[in-house]
Amino acid sequence: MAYLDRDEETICALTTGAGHSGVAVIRVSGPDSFARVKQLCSFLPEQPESHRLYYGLLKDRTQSSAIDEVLVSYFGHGRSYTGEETCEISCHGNPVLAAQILSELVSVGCRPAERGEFTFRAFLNGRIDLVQAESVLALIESSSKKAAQLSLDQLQGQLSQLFRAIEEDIVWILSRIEAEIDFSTEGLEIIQKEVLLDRLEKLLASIEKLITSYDVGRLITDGIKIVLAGKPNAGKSSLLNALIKSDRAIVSPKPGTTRDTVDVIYKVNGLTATLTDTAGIRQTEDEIEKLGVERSLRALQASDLVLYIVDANDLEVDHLSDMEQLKAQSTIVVLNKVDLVSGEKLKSLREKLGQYLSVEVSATLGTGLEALESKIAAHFRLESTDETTVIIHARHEKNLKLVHEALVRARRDFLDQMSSEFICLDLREALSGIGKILGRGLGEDVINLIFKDFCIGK
Ligand SMILES: Nc1nc2c(ncn2[C@@H]2O[C@H](COP(=O)(O)OP(=O)(O)OP(=O)(O)O)[C@@H](O)[C@H]2O)c(=O)[nH]1
Ligand SMILES: [Mg+2]
Repeated sequence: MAYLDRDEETICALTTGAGHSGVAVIRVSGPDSFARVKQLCSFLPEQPESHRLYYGLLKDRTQSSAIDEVLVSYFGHGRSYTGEETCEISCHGNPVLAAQILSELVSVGCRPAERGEFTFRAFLNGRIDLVQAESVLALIESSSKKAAQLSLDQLQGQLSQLFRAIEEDIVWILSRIEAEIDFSTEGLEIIQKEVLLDRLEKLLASIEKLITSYDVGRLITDGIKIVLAGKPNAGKSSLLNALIKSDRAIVSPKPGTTRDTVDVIYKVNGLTATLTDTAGIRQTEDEIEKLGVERSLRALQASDLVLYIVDANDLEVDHLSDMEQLKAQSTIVVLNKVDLVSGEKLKSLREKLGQYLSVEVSATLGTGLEALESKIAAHFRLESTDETTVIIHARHEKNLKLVHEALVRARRDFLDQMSSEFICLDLREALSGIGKILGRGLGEDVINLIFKDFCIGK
């Protein structure tokens, strides 16, 4: 997507979803958008008012046959989403009609928009920065309430503001050190040194906080991967069904029922997780079950959280060694089938499991599920998340880490009383890193890559 000369063309695309609906909206943006639309909509006035709706018949380019009854909204230059003159045609939500209107628009000189091109133009015209452009994409794609909330905050500029504050801090430090190089032969005064160092420390701390927030941010946007594991017959499939309140996985008293992994979408506390049921892990000669066990192990490795199910009625099996192996992994140990055992037995089980045990449930009766869900939520620290300071894009995390590294170098050189030129070099590198997050000084290829993920019409 080359972007030189791009904004001289007038582009068009369907901005609402494909398929049948009450209304569909076609967006036309660019310097000639009104003139082009007027060629099809003769009912439009010579001098339209911005943010006004006009109603009439949209006809083909020869104005001989009517295509649809439409509403045209007009947005003047500098007052639209893209920042360019824009018309939005609301027609009836029929894909055939929309395609016909688009083809008429192309015949009068518009070009079909590329992926993300409207948002791209908004970025080029300075209406939004790159962080906000990315949040448009994230908002459209968000699969949970929490992810949508975060993206909306970021679209409104909260995160950009934070990045700009970091940028200002770096500039503040840099300008003072540069001034010393220019005007002083004796280097920095002691007092100023302390002030600068203090500011640098605070800056580093706030960047570290942002970087760690990605642990949560990534989970919120990508969704959490939770895997149900345990011995055959422990009740993994029963628990999966109980959590999603649907008979999705096959349950049977025969050990080795689940062979393949089963993925389901599971909503927990406003978040979306993928819950995976796996084959019970055991030594087996059965070829198919063996493959199933391999898949279980792979799913375990890729998971963010393991729910390890222990059958309360099956004391003979030694689960403790399994749990030892799971130590490296985030695990919640779930004691299932507590409805089958006496209070006495439960007591001895608790003793046996000791520190491993986290929650007791009965998948069949549905008891203990709420406690399990709050453990899951607590594990991801979801309640304590300070929403506006969460980063959700890998690109931001990567660049922030570079900024952080450069600032750590600057601090080291500062403390080692290295020459100010060295310190400035690192500070400038940090500055360029933060600029890149906001979309400044980025190569066309990088920008294209970001907008490539958008869909047409956005
Ligand atoms: N009483 C009781 N029975 C349960 C409970 N959970 C599971 N079961 C029974 O235990 C048996 C095995 O349950 P599954 O859910 O198929 O167990 P699994 O761990 O998926 O087994 P595999 O897929 O073979 O590894 C079934 O007969 C279930 O009805 C429970 O909480 N209480
Ligand atoms: Mg099963």
